[in-house]
Parts: sequence; structure tokens; C-alpha cells
Amino acid sequence: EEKKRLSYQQKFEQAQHSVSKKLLETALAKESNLIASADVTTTKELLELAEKVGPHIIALKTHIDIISDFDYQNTIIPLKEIASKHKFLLMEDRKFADIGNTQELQFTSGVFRITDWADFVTSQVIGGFESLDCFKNVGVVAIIGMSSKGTLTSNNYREEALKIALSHPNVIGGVSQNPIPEEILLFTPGVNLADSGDGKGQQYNTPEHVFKTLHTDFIIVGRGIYKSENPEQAASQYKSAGWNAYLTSL
Ligand code: 5FU
Repeated sequence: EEKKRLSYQQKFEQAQHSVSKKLLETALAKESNLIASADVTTTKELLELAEKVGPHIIALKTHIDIISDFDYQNTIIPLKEIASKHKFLLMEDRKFADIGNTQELQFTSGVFRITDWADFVTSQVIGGFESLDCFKNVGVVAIIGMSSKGTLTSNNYREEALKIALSHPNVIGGVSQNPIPEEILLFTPGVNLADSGDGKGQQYNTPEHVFKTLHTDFIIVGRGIYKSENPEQAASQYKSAGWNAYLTSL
């Protein structure tokens, strides 16, 4: 018989970090484990997508540096309003990958001021344990393994990356295509119901597959939703597929 996973309720009870608690609480309340990746390039598209998918997601993942007309007042303020209206968190997929001092500057300064609005951020752990110290007021999702073909995140790299992730108090979870210990949350991108790849190295699995084989906690879906003719309906479909796959994996 297959090993059972912990439920969101059990993970909520054991969670130490306020952002983990918030994510799990939101998942239980909305019956969703879906994070939509908003890889669009204008403020208008970003806000429209957030409004459409908002009811179905627990978090919206951004690459804020691809927004060509970014402006704190016109991009972030309305985005935060939509997030609070539809009760989802903001995940900035910045993938920090430098020394602590530089990451701190990238996190707090520049035009994006990520520290002022993101609930949680992604970071590589290649800079070592102390490079994560600056992310005090947010949750960190550590990049353990990547979804792309030929990634250098080998077994050995992932093992070392996990040691940092599991021991750092700012870390709430990891991005990976492999199972990780249940003390932290698992976020899995590379999820699509229609495609197996994008011709640029991305590799896709279905929600069923990642819940069954990885016991993932949250699926991250980009083009499957925002490129769809009806993003609202697509979000609803991924939400149901993800939730049913979670229930089946219990
Ligand atoms: F860390 C990772 C990873 O290993 N694979 C990813 O695809 C992050 N991602 C992100 O998830 C990537 O930067 C995109 O923003 C998103 C996947 O988008 P897709 O359109 O569903 O392929």
C-alpha cells in the first residue's frame, strides 16, 4: 500500500511560519491548491487576470520584472486590492541567487520594492544559509529542483539545498519535481493538462501525477490558464483537478 500523505489540516497544525498557516488556511477555505502564474507583460493584463482567476486560487505568482509599464501606484496598489478582495496571496518568483547583502538590496530597493507587497518569494539557495536571512518579513520558497530539461539540480544538489531549506526559519517550502520532507510545503510548477512541453525546455505533468507521485501541496500553472481562451474557466478546471487529485492522494 502507498504511503499516505499529511492532510492540509495536519500541516496547518504543525506549521510554524505565519505564511504557511495562511496558505494552508486559504487552501482549506477555498478548497483549492492552485497557484496561477501570471506571466503577462502589462499591468492591464495582470490586473484582468488576477480579477478573473482570483476566486479559484490561493496565490498569484508574479515575475514582476516582466511588466513593461510597471508603476508601484498603478500596478501594486490595485493588485493588492484584488488579492485582498478574493483572498489570495502574492508570490513573487524572483529566484534570488546572490550573496545576502545583494539579495537584501534586490528585495527592498529598486522600483519593485518586493518587500513591501509580496507575501512570499522564491529564492535559490546557492548563496548558502545566511543568504536567506534578509527575507525576514516574508516566507521563502527555496528552489530545490527545476522543471526544465537538463537542469543542474541533481540528486546531490537537491540534497544539499534541502539541508538549507529545512534548517532556515524563513523557509516555508520548496519548489521541486521530487518529493521533499513534509515539514515544509512542496510547490510544483510544470503542470499542464494539455501539453507535455513547450519546445523551450519546459516539461509538464498533470495534477494527478504530481499529487500521486510527489505528494505535492500546491500546483503552479501558467500558460494552461493565462493562454487559455477562457482563463476564468481554465482556473476553475485546474482548481477542481488539483483538489480532486489531493483528495485521492490522502
Ligand atoms: F522554479 C521553477 C521551475 O522549476 N519551473 C517553472 O516553470 C519555476 N517555474 C515557473 O513556473 C516559470 O518561471 C513560470 O513562471 C511558471 C510555469 O509556467 P508555465 O506557463 O505553466 O510553463
